[in-house]
Amino acid sequence: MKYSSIVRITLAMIALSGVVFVSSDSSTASSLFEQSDVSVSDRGRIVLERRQAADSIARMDRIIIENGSDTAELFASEGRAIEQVLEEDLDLDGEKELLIQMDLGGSGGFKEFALLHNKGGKYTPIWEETGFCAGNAMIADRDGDGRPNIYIEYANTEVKPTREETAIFTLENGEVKKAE
Ligand SMILES: [Ca+2]
Ligand SMILES: [Ca+2]
Repeated sequence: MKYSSIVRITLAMIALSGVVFVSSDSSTASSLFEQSDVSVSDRGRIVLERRQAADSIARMDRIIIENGSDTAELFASEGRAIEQVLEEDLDLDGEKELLIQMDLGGSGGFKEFALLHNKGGKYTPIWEETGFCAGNAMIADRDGDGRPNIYIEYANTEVKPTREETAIFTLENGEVKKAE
């Protein structure tokens, strides 16, 4: 846990200095700029934007929503690389949440996950979870109770030998809870 927050702070600092450098030297154009659709609905187009300056190892990815000429930022990665965005109605209120999987960078292969709760088209970050080595998230209803769950497959490096494990989370009453 501590490791990842240090990485994050370091990345944010690198990102910050990268931006300062770019503004003082226009020749350092961004080396990465990619946009891909997460989804399109009557509320607008949700877009994942991947962005990295040529002189920086930090990613400044973000998720935006575009509606006509309006663009609003839903989430900024703050140095982390967004690997995937899953959209699903996790609490069955008719509005789809956004689950974001991010790579912290560095050699540890640690992944971080964030959940944006959707209420009437307003997205609020309600959960962030870290420390999953080689983590990969999916949403499914494997127990068949009708409510989708978050499954994070990861390598538990705290045991020897390292063991593949799955952490299961449920969103209920605005809170993400881990299944024991
Ligand atoms: Ca929902
Ligand atoms: Ca379920």
